[in-house]
Amino acid sequence: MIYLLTSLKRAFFLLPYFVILLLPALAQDKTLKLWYDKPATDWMREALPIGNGYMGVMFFGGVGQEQLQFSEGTLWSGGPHSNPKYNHGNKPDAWKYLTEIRQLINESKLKEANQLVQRHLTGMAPAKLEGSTEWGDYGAQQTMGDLFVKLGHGEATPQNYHRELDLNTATGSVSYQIGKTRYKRQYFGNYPKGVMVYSFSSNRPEKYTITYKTLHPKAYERFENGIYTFGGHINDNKQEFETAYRIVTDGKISYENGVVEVSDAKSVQLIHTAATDYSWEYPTYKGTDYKSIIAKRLDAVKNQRINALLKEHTQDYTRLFDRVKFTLEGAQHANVPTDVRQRNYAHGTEDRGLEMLYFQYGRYLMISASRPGTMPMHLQGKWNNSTKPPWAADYHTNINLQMLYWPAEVTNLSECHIPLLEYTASLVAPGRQSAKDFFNTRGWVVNTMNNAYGYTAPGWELPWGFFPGGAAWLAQHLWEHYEYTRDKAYLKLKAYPVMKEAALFWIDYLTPDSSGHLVSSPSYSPEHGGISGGASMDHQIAWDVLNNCIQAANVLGTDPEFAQQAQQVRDQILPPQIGRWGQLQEWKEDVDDPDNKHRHVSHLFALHPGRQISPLETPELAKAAQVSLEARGDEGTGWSLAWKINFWARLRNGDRAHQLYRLILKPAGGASNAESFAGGSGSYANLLDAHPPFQLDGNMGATAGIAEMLLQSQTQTIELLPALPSAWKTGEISGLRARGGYTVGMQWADGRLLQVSIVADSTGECTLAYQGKQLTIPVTAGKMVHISPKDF
Ligand code: FUC
Repeated sequence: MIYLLTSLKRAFFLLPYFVILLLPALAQDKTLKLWYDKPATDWMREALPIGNGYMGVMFFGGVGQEQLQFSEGTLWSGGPHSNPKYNHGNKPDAWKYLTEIRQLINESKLKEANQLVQRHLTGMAPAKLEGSTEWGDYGAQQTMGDLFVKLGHGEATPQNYHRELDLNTATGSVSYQIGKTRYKRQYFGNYPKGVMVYSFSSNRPEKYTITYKTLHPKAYERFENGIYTFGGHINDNKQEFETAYRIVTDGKISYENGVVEVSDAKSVQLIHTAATDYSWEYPTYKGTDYKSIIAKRLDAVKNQRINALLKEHTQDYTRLFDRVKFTLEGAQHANVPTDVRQRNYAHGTEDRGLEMLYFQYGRYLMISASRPGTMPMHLQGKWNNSTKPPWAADYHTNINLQMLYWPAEVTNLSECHIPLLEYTASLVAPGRQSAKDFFNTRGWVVNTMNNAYGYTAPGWELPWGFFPGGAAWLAQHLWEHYEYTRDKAYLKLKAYPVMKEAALFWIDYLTPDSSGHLVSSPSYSPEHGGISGGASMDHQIAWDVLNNCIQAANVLGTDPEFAQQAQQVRDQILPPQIGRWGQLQEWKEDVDDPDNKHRHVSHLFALHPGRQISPLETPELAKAAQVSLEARGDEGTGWSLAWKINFWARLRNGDRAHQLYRLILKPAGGASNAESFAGGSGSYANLLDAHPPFQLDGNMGATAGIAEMLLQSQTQTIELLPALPSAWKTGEISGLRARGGYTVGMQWADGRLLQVSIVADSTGECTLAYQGKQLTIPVTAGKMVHISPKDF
């Protein structure tokens, strides 16, 4: 046997075709599971996330009592109904100070310029009103509360306790034994039906006591025809919501004072849902008939068996999840509890399995939290357990929101991108007003922070608040959706109008400097440094949106005059500058500090997610970007580490990207749920990423980074294994998407590509690149083509 293995191993490296035959044995890892041998006690670090797109639920798996904390994406405090004077943060006529501010900047009177921006070009601070939380009329995404399910056996010490989240099926489960009684729980979210399902069973009858607790005021509560219903509202804006569950059991049900009791039950199933009267309509943001949504959803599951709901869910989920299979050869420790596994990995134990798990976890989280018709993911995805969440659990558009969606297209979850694309379109109307009021320009803006009520003004403080580039950065996602799908109707009807208006803002806002270049003045590099006569990120974002618009107009055969103007403006923008220590300048002024370790690395936008800088096309700028990146160092918040994975991948340094990935996976420190950067980023035991505190952007940025290491397509060619780390010697991935409408699979061994398979969405030609060589091949829609490196 040993002899056979050794000779197989030898053959493995000698005979590429033999290897191809072998590799299918590395089929999808059925051990794609997070699992633990004890219940969670800490929400942020240990509870496990499940969801159905609309709702996010965290389960703890407590023995005597299960806690199911949940939130629904539209539940928001603040907005126009909390304050009749709410005005999306706008200050009419603020733009009148622009000329003076620009003048002061030109005279290098930066302090005075900054003071004027602070006074006039910042948005309205949240108005604190009666009943409002610390976020006032800006509002915050809200937890809806918790369902507690108490079991009759109480807090006994169980045997064989097991708690897990299976990414292959998107189901959570808990099992244990007390004496001779075996207990099982299974949880999942069903997106087609809009419900969550929690199922409890045991081989002997048990008693269950179910209560719902929330901090939001109650309007009514009842139990009728097997359905528990709670109607409530948010204190400050009177936003109404309802949450309800249908209970299916073989036991006896009684109800009193909000408490549902089930006795003598071997099986209890709760089919749970929630909705609010929020509507994604500017300027009212109200009017959804949430009661009928709830009634319809619970009616639709009336005669359904749980197994049918599970089957429907699994089909719906695996249709998306199974598109990408990723396998790395090497150590796998799936038989070790995930928290222990994570600690061992941090102490140097190799664990390719954990690395694959984290990548697929990002995809799992996206499918669970972002589906057509739902709100986009916020800072914590859809998982927020607070009425006063960090940073309002809002939509931050100076990195976080965009990063949340980086994996969408490349990891073959294009449908999950839709909530962000729709949300972006919804910001155009309020964003036009902000563009008028603050800048007297055409087009639309959104700045650093946005809520569910179109707060598109700059934030209320400097330097973090001022960032009109948020809009054009979001518009990049609409273009990318087209790039990956090549859906011209979508480009024409939905994407292009939004992109064009985002570009119009920059055409009007950019202003000539003394050298004749166009610059962004005043500007601030996100949350870093002071006022500038040109923050590089603004220039790169403006370049990006104009460049994309030129291409879009060309594809659509429309708007030639606008395209020409866009081109003139794009080419006049101050290009990326290399500064006195070889760095890529963060500002027009050469003032970068080589010792600065700030978490934002905004001036490298052109390298990623932009495409103005690349090692192949602009090697000197790429080198300068690398100098800046080295100087910033590897430390940072969760999302900062994740961004650096993507940067290093674009710089074709797989080992450095992998080093950053290891940092993302390390057990996180930091205080619970505090807005503190201290104590270290990384990931918690539930593998949710730590800013700290928990922020989902790091998970998603890391997942995108892995894809970026294996496949890139931002330069019109499909680059294969551009940044393969040496630790990932042998492996395969299938189902990644490339711009142009291709689905790509690759197998490699000993660090070398063995085979590529490509399926094109449409007939034409496709150019591949591998280790500096290029190959153009004909492709037929829907037909798989196999290429080996010898063909290059
Ligand atoms: C940006 C970052 C912070 C944090 C916040 C939610 O403002 O600078 O680090 O991630 O978003």
